[in-house]
Amino acid sequence: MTVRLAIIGAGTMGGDHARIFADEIPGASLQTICDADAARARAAADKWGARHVSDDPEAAIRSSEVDAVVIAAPDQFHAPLTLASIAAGKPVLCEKPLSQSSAECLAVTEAEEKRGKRLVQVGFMRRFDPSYIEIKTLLSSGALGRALMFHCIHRNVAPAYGFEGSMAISNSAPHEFDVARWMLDADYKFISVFRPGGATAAKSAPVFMILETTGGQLVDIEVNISATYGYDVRAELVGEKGTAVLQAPVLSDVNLGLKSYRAYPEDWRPRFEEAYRRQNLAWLKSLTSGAPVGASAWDGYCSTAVAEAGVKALRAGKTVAVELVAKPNFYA
Ligand code: ISE
Repeated sequence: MTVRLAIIGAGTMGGDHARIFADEIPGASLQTICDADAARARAAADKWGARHVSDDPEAAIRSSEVDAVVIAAPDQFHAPLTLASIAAGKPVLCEKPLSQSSAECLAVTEAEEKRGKRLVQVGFMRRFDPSYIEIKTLLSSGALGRALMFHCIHRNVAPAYGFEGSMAISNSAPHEFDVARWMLDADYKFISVFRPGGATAAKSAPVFMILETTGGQLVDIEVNISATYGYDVRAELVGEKGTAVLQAPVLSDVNLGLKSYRAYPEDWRPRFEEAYRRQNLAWLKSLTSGAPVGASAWDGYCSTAVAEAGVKALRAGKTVAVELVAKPNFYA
């Protein structure tokens, strides 16, 4: 069976999803690439062999020639377009965050529940990264003992265009909020957020967060969107009996000019290439099997709710409780 896809958004991630589905995922075919910038949609469609281009995402989603939807538009369009996909009864892989507003995330979970079928997967691709999976498997085996702490670092070379201060929490950190929650199998109770330099720090200054989970574990997260030197994601899970450290793929160590070094990628695509590939493959297979995989719309809501609490904690300069609505049985 071939699944005909509409890819909404032909920017960095839309282009990368088009490449992955075209080149690496058997059973996927690119029906439409949609972007407000017609030239960008056309360029991506020509490059990856999509049949049509469009500048009308809702029409692309409704089209009878589209079976499933990939949303890679800017964050503010994620929830409205996910709702349009649910209304059309089409499965959707939506880039993270599902929304920067938890109320909008709940509108999605409610619409999905009303439709009576799991249609939404949120693109938290780190759940498919081989190193995070190995650490989770080790933890679940009991070998590390009970999890006590999870240390996380997330550094970008430079902020993306339009990135403003709190987006380190609402756009970047949701990856850690989700992957730590998944790793520890717990929700969050409290979040505190600090910034070096206090109120005088530049808008793109790093944020440092400390969270307490419902299981009593501590999670700390540094997000630095202006790290300059490279794209660098690190983590260490500390258990009662040992620790496990996340590894990034390394293609080569270079010995040159009296030095030995490893290169950093410029952004997340090379670092998480395998995770994206596995995520997209698993999503496509889930459309045939009917068994959902990856992060649900509920998981999307949970990471946005903690991000919202984090933004409040940053502004108020104090610890904020993370409050979630009751989990619907639909997501049990
Ligand atoms: C971006 O949207 C991503 O998802 C990247 O993985 C993350 O590192 C970056 O900070 C975000 O802006």
